[in-house]
Amino acid sequence: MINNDKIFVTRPLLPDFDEFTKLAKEVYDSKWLTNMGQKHNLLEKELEKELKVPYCVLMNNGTLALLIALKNLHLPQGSEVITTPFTFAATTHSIVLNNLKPVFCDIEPNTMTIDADKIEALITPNTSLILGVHVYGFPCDVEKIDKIAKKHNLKVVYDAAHAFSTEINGRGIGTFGDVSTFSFHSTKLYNTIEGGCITCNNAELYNKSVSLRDFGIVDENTVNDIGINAKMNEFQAAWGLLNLKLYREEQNKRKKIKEFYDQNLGSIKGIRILKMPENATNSYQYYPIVIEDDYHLSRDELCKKFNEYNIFPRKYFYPVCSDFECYKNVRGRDNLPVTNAVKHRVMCLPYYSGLTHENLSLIVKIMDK
Ligand code: T4K
Repeated sequence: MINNDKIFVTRPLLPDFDEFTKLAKEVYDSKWLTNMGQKHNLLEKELEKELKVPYCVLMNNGTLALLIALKNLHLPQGSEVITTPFTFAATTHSIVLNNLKPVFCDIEPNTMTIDADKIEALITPNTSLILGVHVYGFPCDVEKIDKIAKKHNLKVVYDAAHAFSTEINGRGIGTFGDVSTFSFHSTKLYNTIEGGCITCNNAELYNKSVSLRDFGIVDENTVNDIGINAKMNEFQAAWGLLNLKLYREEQNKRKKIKEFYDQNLGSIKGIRILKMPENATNSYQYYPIVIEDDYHLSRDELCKKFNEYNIFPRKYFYPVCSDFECYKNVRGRDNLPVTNAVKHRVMCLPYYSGLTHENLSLIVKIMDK
């Protein structure tokens, strides 16, 4: 059976259009469109509660959140940042755009996050930061990373772009490390169309982030640092306020999809399902699987087969950052056995509430042959 409607890896969470236009009209009538307006400030406060963080600084995308998070730490120019290659380009780019040097550390095969046991071997006197990614919403080994950072006097930043609302032992994921960053891009569980935020635990980093997102402006007479424009406008903040009321329902629907996939794919020879560590809650951002060697098709063959049925899963993350030409000289690139094995086998299946039972059954049927 060929499906005529395309099935994507994700579809954005959309607020009720009439409710949105009501809020958009309020913005229109207020003549206050951007620069930390009422809706922006309200959303920031709501996000602090939702993410269980002391401080949240709203941004206009997750990439600028990363750039500012790193700039804020005032790390020595040219110093090294130990990071994962198994991520979206934005993570590594944010290091280089801050005049820092990425060093690639391999990942561990269960959560695909940076392998904390391999970090120490990469540390030199020139290392200043560990930048982990909670990839697919799976938390990094925050405890181990914290110990290593303390021992070697390093800063820690987490890219939590995929981990909206994830908690570790009841603690908001954005409270770990010195700073965390989130993305609210349309493809994310929670979206503001484009958007993101920085979260941190102390007032100093909060104040610096607030100023850097607004050109380094402190007040009408003072610019105290080389900032940028990372402000979210009022229309997107209105969208974000509405989506904040909806994302739990979306998560519940994805939870049911996850149960269906777990039940029906778990027994297929050669298909490995990744499991969330028991002390963490699931964000339900992605449903990644690994196509092992004993499956009857390669990952790329399976992908092609899906495409024939108008189904478009994604090979997140392939290629990995260490494959990019611009990162071919990065230290650590030659010692990434897990990353280089996994990148040919990983696939994120369609995962959003709009999928029908018929869609899901077709996906399973295609795989179970
Ligand atoms: N750190 C990490 C770990 C990240 O994954 C990302 C972004 C960032 C940092 C940076 O955050 P942002 O600066 O983006 O806020 C997408 C997203 O654009 C990107 O935000 C995301 N990670 C990355 C993993 O995925 P693409 O190029 O794969 O997206 P695209 O346009 O192919 O969309 C994927 C599917 O989603 C489409 O096939 C259909 C569906 N879709 C997409 C859009 C944009 C829709 O249905 N509607 C839409 O409006 O990068």
